[in-house]
Amino acid sequence: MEGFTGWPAEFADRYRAKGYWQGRLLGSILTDGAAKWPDRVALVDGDRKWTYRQLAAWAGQVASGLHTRGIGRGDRVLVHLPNFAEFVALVFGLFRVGAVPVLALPPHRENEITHLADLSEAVAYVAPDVHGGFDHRPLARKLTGVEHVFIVGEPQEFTAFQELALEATVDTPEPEPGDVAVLLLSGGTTGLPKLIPRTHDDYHYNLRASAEAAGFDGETRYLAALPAAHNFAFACPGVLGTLWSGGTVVLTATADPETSFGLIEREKITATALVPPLVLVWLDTVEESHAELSSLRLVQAGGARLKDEAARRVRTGLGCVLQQVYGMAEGLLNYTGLDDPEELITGTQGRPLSPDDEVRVVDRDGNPVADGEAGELLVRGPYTIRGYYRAAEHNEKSFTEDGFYRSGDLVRRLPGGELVVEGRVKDVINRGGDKVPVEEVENLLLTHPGVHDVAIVGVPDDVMGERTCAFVIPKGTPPTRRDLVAHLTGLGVAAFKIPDKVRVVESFPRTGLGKVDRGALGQEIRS
Ligand code: J2J
Repeated sequence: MEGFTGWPAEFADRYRAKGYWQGRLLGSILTDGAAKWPDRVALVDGDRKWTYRQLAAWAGQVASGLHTRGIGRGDRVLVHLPNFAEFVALVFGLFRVGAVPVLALPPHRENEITHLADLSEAVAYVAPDVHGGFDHRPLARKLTGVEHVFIVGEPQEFTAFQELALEATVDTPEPEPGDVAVLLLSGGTTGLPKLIPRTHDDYHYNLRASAEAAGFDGETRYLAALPAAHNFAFACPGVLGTLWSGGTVVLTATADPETSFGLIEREKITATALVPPLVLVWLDTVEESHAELSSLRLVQAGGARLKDEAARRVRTGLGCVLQQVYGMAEGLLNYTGLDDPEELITGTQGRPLSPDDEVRVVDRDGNPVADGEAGELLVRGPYTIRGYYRAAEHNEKSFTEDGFYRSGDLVRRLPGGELVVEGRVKDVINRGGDKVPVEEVENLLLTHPGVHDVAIVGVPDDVMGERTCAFVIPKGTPPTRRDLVAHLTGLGVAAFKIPDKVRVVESFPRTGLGKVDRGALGQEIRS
């Protein structure tokens, strides 16, 4: 695929020789599952259930529908679905024909979706009719470059998703294992979201090794409480890792404790993945709740730093093992071991998943720091990308000449190889796992007539880890937060990117180099 940077041949050969890349296609997870365990339940969504045989058949029908409409190998399809069964059938249908899902997140709105459609030159857009109070059809009308729109629910002038699944399946050609299988969204970059190309080979390894690290097997009943479109709940081990293991995936589009506890009890859930703010609300709610959570064996926590204190409460509070996951859609995953000593589980963010993950911790000049000192994490390995999709200029900054991804995370490495995340060097605010790209939101705020200049900084918060504060130098009458919220909402910005606070100031403190001193602004809001 044009715009995709692959691994140099010597690395690809090594990853194959070591058995990381096995030449398997993601679509085979379901076709093999249907052969091995036809009558086991693969997927549950509310009152609807599918066995492996049924789910594989549904994905085959979707693949046939895509093929018949001329959607095939290498074509990008913008997927904007919450945790519905249709999401699973669709991505597997796309995998089968070699079309590439671009995985937007449910909270994304016009600002993000139009950007993703343009950047990927998507041929199709798939969304629900109305979800979370938001009607996706008017948004679909604005995607003028997209040829097909499929709607789960009432399609209006578009095509119903159901119609995509042909009754009679047709033969569809298969992609190659080295092909890009999926485009994930980056939470780690400045400016507009970047697309992360993951191949069948590398992503299959990612989910297989993750399933092993999380101890998934045929008995696993995984609750997808985070959006399945996010790398964590998709493949770490998530939905794909559960299906590869022969377990059962239970979907929920809302992760609040009442809904989730009810599902854990009813569906005998054994494992789930959460972001830290959800770990906290689950812990705080579980005491008064009468839900029976004894089936739960594992809670994975990741996406943002979980405080040690909260980590210590999981074993007794939720009655299960905690696994910290420090991951990134660009690739590298770190997991604490299920049998690790308590101090590693509660005090670190885990160790790299693969023996061939090459992790360097470096200072500002790119020189390695001593173990135990904080530095930026750089990484290269069998499931870490060598470049963002169609982002040549950006790639020069985000990757070293020898192919290491610059994560922008500040970490400390312990003698045993465990990593502790200490902060970041990149301009992204991690709002409880939702990544707020500072520069993008600042640029959007600058389009408001009352904003002369703006700087967004992270403010520490007990529940979210961080919230956002926009410092605004006004032009004329100072805008209120309400004005700015209305402005951003009008531009179709995802709600999690809207500043939690707005402060009007006359000027910004500057560093010696004349840059806005974000550290000093942060201090100001704390004082
Ligand atoms: C501190 N910061 C963390 C953690 C991610 C599993 C888990 C998370 C993601 C993810 C993922 C962190 N402690 N435990 O893809 O498969 C921050 C880091 C990182 C960035 C990546 C997965 N876990 N982070 O969050 O691509 O700053 O992936 O670089 O969305 O989240 O964000 P994203």
